[in-house]
Amino acid sequence: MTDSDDLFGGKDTRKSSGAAQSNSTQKAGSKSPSPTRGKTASEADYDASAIEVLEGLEPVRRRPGMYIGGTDEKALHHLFAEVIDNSMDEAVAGHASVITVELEADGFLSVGDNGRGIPIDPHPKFKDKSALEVIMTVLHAGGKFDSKVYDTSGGLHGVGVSVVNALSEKLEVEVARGQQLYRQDFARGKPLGKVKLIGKVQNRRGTKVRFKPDHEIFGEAAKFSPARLFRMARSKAYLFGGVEIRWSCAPTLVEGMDVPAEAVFRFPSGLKDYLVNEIEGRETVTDQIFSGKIEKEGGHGSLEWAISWLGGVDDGFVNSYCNTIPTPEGGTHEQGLRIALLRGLKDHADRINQSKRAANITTDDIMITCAAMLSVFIREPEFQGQTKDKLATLEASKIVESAIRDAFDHWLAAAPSQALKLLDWVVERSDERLRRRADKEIARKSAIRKLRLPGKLADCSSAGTAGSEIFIVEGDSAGGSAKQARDRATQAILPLRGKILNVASATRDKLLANQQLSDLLQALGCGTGNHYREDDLRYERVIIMTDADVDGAHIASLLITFFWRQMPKLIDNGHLFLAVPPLYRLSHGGKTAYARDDAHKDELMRTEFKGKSNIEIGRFKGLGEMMPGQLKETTMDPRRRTLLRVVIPDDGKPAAESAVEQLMGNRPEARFAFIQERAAFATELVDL
Ligand code: 28F
Repeated sequence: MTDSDDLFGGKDTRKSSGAAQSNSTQKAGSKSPSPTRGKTASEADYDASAIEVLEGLEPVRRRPGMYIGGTDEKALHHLFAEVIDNSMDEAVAGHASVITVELEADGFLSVGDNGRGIPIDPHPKFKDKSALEVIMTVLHAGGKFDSKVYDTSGGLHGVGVSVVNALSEKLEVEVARGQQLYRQDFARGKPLGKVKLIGKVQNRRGTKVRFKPDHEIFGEAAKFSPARLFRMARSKAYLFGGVEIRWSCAPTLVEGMDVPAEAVFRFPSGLKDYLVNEIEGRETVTDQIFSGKIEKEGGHGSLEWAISWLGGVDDGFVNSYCNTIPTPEGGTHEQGLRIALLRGLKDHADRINQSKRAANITTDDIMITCAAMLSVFIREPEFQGQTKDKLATLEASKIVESAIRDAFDHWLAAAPSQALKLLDWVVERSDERLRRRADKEIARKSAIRKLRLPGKLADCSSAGTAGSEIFIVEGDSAGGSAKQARDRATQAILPLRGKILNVASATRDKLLANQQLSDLLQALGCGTGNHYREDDLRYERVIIMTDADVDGAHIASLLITFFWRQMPKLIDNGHLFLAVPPLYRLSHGGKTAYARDDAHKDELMRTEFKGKSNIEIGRFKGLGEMMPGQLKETTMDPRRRTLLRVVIPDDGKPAAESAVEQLMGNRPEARFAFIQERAAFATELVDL
């Protein structure tokens, strides 16, 4: 004989004292009765005016949204939640073991349990009414007069079955209690008569509510969705292993659907089964599910959890519940879970001497791929938020944290290789997060700087500094060729018109007033002098690209002087280069070679074009004269070009300083020779 067949009289008789009865009358409509409510509610609270205000379900019909959050499909299904939650309360409290849910073809939905049955004796405060009738017709009946409770657990959860009654065109309640079957019918919340004794029953006890939502409220087309009811009913069985839920649905309603007409849900190892079902077919980081259950006598403080980490990023979830009611907005219980997992994993890392790796891990890193089910049972849950979907009871945080923390420590210690896999995975998530943040910061910084970039600059499109270059080009026409020859992603072009200011002799004010130089400073972004900041340099390489002639050399020397004086660190750190454009183009037959100067040309004639006559030799007058393709091939393409890195060895600095003083006068030929010889401060041929 199962509980469901239990005859009336067993457990019930223990609760027949007046005190128990009056306390139990507090329960109606409240998700979780306060054990103190019976004592705190004084007689004065129940005076006639208070009753008048609360009596009658008219307000519910006038403004249903206030009570069930709307009149849409979600609200409609909330009626079901309200009714089955009352059955679940009775089951969680240990009085019921079987719940039936039946959707009929005519739109009626009935929910029943084998609990104690709602009391049908006269209500102590509403003299001429039974407790049953009060529960069904009085808004917030059941101690909700106590405003403290009203505030905290009001809203969507536990609004009471009277709200369901008010919003149903028809509702019938059957109570099997004391081997008698009682029944009372209602229409739109109004009793159609008193509670009636129908007759004797032997193998039945409990409460059954059969109702049809009012089309005047929910609209003509509103109908229960079998799939949705099925899922809601099944999840209750997952959430409370001690209950069996029998589902049935008119076959016509589920034709062609993936919903069975009949099913029995019973999941003794509840949440774990639920999780296995939810993540079926998904890749997981560890082989085992971390799950556990702690049962406290009387239910209060009990909890159950099942957790796995999914191999795909970003598809973690936490499904949490309080007293089997979903809490999609999370709350204190989820907070406890997050803390337990974070501290547990970090401490484990400590124990295996990997605390350094785990130092940056946050709860986000653990939770982002975590698939978790969490169910807590507490006596007086408080819900928060617009939709009352968030658990606010502070105590839940500690209960969950300490229980899961202990179990997690054991779980990690018991399977070290699995624990290491998890740690590696979470550390990876943390590294990834830090990398993303750095990228974002770079993008943000460069976006800000871009706002202040000179108009003439053709910037490169890649965000970071790594691999990027800026070519400082002599003249607008060379600038045009360079723009066509560049790789837009990594190469920026800044054309300078004519000669720049000779900084060796200019004052700082004059320098700042100079348009060419201020364009250059803006493009580089790193500041000058004491304000130079290497981190802000927008390019990895700064390349001076001038014509291979005396004027070009002069401009190059002016620029180098500028860098040497204003940002020596840029040179010290190896960022400054000279491009080496060719001066001659040599061709013979299908063969072409470029020479950077006369000596190089002679060398090529001796080597590459040895013994050839009629070698075609062309001299470029300037960069602007070259075809973009030629410029790219000879001077700009990182795979084929030659760059000179400008270096000033520490022991060459005094010499460089005097050379600058010496050479920045009016002798361009000397400068040209100087650079060509790459003496002292322009040396080191590098291929980049
Ligand atoms: C189909 C929905 O609503 N089941 C319920 C009970 C049992 C008791 C109860 C409910 C009495 C007056 C508060 C019985 N005996 N299923 C349900 N089963 N309510 S609702 O009591 C409500 C109190 O107001 C019950 C002793 N104590 C409680």
